[in-house]
Amino acid sequence: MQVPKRHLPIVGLLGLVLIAAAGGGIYYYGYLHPPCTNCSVPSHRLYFMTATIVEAGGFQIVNGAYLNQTDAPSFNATSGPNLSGVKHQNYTASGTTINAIVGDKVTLYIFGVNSTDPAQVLQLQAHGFSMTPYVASGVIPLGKWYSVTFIVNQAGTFPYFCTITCSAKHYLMVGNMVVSSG
Ligand SMILES: [Cu+2]
Repeated sequence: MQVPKRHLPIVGLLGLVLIAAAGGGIYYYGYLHPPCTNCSVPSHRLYFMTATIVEAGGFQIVNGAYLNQTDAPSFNATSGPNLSGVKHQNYTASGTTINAIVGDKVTLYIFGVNSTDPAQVLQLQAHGFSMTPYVASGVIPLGKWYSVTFIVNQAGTFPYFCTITCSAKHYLMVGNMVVSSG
């Protein structure tokens, strides 16, 4: 296999490169950070979520990412997490199930959506968040962000739910974290 010279600087730069010859062509693939799409080693996972009344969607996972640096992103309740300059790898996450493996550090960022749906309880200030045994009682203010970080240490399914009566279907404002042994 002949590697064209023009590829060599890229090979050296990225460090981890797969070169495969197929059909007479040459393909390479490189990445700056370890690939963790099917991580079997514990890592720091970030989940970005929204919370609104069930009639308008309930809890929803918007996206997920592996953090590829030690420090967590800066965060405040008004602007949420700041990922600019933060080494991370996005992955597609949706629905309501938070996935993790034993040993993972998990950070949730949840934005409280103030619904215009008349089903929302009048004067509602916030949704709640509880997930035994990791989160006792979190508060997700409407229009602001809530964040919590914990380390998962056992496999299983851990339900989470809203703790503040927010609509007639409040009791359905639930989801699960599913932790596998890795
Ligand atoms: Cu709620």
